[in-house]
Amino acid sequence: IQNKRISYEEKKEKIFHPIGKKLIDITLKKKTNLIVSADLIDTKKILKLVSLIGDRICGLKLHVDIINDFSYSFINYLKKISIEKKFLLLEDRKLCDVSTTNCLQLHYGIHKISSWADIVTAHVLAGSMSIQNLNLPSNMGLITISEMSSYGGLYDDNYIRKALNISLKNPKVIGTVAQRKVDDRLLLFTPGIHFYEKKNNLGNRYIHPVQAFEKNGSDFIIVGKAIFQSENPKITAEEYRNAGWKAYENVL
Ligand code: 6AU
Repeated sequence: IQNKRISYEEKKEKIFHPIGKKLIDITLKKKTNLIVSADLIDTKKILKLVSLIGDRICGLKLHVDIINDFSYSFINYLKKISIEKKFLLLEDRKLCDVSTTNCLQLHYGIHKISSWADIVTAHVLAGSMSIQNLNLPSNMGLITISEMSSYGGLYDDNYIRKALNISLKNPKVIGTVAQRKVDDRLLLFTPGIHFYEKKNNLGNRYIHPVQAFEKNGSDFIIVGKAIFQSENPKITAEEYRNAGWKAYENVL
């Protein structure tokens, strides 16, 4: 049957990186494949959101460089909650430079991403070497961006195929962002998720969780505004958690 997929348990056998395995364990334990993108500029708002949705997510995705009042006490506190509530911290840095610069951006500066993030995102535009020799801690994984959710992106099939190949060959890569099925040895992360919207006027495209799992064979949905801008993020997160979990079970 066309839509059949392998289970998270089977997928865990194919993923060798410990953080990939850990993410799957969390997903199975909490029955959630929902990653919330907390694209907020105040630490208080991020912590408030986390207090509402922490039990419902397997990952919290951040853009730390948009936070106005970033501090180590904030990040240490968030780290503590992530351990207590069992979810991973993803920094959506989208590294996109040569290896040396990527490495500096990962370890230094104000945010010192490698000191707290479980996962960081990276483009592979600069080639396979650009994500090698990053001196990632052993318990930190990479997610590559092979294809974006926006319309008018410059990704063609050829680029995407090559990006997926680079991802498969790098043992630090646990998975990728794409809008299509990918090899079972990669975890597939799907941003651009919304129950009702198809397209926003800022260039992002959206699909329903059902489509993410049925058509693209997604493993994790990434939801931003639909949850953090909703009137009741707790209830909305639960709705997306449910939808994502049912969509997964339906294609098993
Ligand atoms: O649900 P939204 O549109 O409010 O938020 C989507 C989040 C944002 C984007 O920076 C990010 O997902 N994103 C990514 C990621 C995760 O890297 C890739 C992509 O193709 N599209 C996309 O929106 O934080």
